[in-house]
Amino acid sequence: MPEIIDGNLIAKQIHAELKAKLEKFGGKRKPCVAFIRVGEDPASVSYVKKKARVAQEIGIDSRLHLLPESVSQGELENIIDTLNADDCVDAILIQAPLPKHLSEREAFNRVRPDKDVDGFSCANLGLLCQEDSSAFVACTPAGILEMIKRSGVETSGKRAVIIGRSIIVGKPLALLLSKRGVDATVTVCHSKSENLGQVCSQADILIAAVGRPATVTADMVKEGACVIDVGINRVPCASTKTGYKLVGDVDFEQVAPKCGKITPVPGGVGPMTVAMLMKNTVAAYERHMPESASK
Ligand code: BQF
Repeated sequence: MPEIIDGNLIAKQIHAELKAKLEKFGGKRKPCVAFIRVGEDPASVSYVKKKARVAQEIGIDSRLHLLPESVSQGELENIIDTLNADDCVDAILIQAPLPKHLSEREAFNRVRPDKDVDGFSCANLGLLCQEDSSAFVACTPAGILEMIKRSGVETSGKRAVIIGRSIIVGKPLALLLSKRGVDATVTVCHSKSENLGQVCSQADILIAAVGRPATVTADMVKEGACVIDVGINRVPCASTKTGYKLVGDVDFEQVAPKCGKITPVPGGVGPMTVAMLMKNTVAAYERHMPESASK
């Protein structure tokens, strides 16, 4: 049976490291992250709650800006501008997805690059592309690389296949895995890819970021491969209190016996995403408080 990569455990280690780092700094003020949430999408409500709770545990202050579903692009941008100019705010997070009438891209690009802890702005995506280490890297791709590294998965010269080309996961992850020092050979697949199964079956590291259950089946996985499941899908389930359960994009039961390592859902990539948000927030704080960081 494969090694199950425990995202909860690795995330907890990172939280402890960040907490210890902040205690050592003894800065004049705590780091502060501002969350902007538009509307009441239940998943967004729970993600923001989780992030705020973890922040507090580490010693990071958070603020929540709740905007009504009907907010205009201009009003949203005014809030972003105010937070950009606020010296008490180190980090700004706009919880995605935004309602359809708003432009996520315009909003992401409006965030000051040194507060853009999600790494979705042109500036940070460009810096990542340039392999500049000062880039804020999107939290899910950064979390995936961190869990790959911390669980001893070899990347140099290995074949990585990513299913999904989103700005939030697939694209930045392709840049991360192919950068110097990581050195994987990366293939990005998507809905138009031909022979998906055949391409995937070449992968030493297979990453599924599609948003559809059971996209990855056993025949698509090479014996001994490392399989990273980014999907978080709610499927109806009669035997749970909520009436649904969370599953990834990988058919876990079928695929697990074939792999060397695999991430579960829940408790895999998800907690790592949150941990990287905390890491980026502490990094933003260090940039804003150089006198503390140098101690
Ligand atoms: C877990 C997200 C899709 C769209 C917008 C832990 C999270 C999830 C799962 C979490 C996600 C996914 C987040 C688990 C934040 C990850 O135990 O498996 C944590 O909070 N995430 C988000 O903010 O926006 C999303 C996925």
